[in-house]
Amino acid sequence: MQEWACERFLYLNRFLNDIIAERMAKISVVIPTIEEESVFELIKQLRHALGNNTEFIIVDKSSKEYFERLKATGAVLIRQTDRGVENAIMAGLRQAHGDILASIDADGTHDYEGIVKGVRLIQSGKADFVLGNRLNHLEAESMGPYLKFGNQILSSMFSLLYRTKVHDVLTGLFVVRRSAFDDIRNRDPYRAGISFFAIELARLGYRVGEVDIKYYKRAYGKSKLTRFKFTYGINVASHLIRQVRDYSPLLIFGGMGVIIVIIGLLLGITVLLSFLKTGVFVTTGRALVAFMLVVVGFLFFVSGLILDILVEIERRLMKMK
Ligand SMILES: Nc1nc2c(ncn2[C@@H]2O[C@H](COP(=O)(O)OP(=O)(O)O)[C@@H](O)[C@H]2O)c(=O)[nH]1
Ligand SMILES: [Mg+2]
Repeated sequence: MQEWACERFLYLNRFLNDIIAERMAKISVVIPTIEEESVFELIKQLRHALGNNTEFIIVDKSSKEYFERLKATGAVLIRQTDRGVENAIMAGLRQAHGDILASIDADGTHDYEGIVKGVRLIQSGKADFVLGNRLNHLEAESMGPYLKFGNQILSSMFSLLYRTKVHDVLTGLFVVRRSAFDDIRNRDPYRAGISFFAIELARLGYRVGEVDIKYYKRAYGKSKLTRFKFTYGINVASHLIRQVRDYSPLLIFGGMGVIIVIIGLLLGITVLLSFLKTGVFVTTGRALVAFMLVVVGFLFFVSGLILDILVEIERRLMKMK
């Protein structure tokens, strides 16, 4: 009887501890800024939504006057000396103490509730990294059709190459589990904004999730990220491909190999059909090209396979270290 009561007590104790741990999880929010008027209001809203156990870290690259004004927010302030929003966020995350880490643009365009939703998704154990998907709730004139289209292409590429399902890889809001971030904390960010974090975590096998958020029009000032969104997009695309090529060669080379072989075979079939129809063999050039395509495609596939085995061996050796 006593043993039974003791067991029950331990179970209850563990249950309560879990609830307390979940409630008490410390959250760190990193906010990159370049002269953003909206950040003051944003921090007030976030404090209210996330509670007292939240740490704010602003990584700023603005004028001295603006930096002085930031002191009133009570956030930890970091002055950025290098460039790029991904470097700013990385610097902030490296200083964070939370169990769950997040980042949000300072310009007031992203719905701060997304952080609350993202934290919940991570606590439910369904994801390690959560992106705020803006595309289902766009305020009028918040995102031009051209930007939206580019974003959709990049998000589809990301989903395909990294075997995930996300719709807004260029968002300015994410939440990440501390243990997942610790695995990439020493990486040097490349110019891909928040996609850098998405790529690095996805390729390590962390589960990427998304939550719907609202997206508002910018209330103050202009975009600080870059004036050349098109070249920025191309850059992100090139990183999406490059990182996969290094880590999953079978997907890239093997995939290309299969496509080339199929084209070669289709061409070969047309040669065969023409021979069967006319009874004479006149399409020598086409036959040669078809043959070459099949051989080249096959070589691509085999290269992908060999590279994949080498990468896997390297991964296992790294784990053994
Ligand atoms: N510290 C820092 N913040 C940046 C940098 N580039 C952009 N930001 C901030 O990152 C957020 C997103 O930039 P934004 O200009 O709104 O990009 P857009 O929404 O893509 O046009 C904003 O809070 C900017 O102030 C940078 O190089 N350093
Ligand atoms: Mg913005």
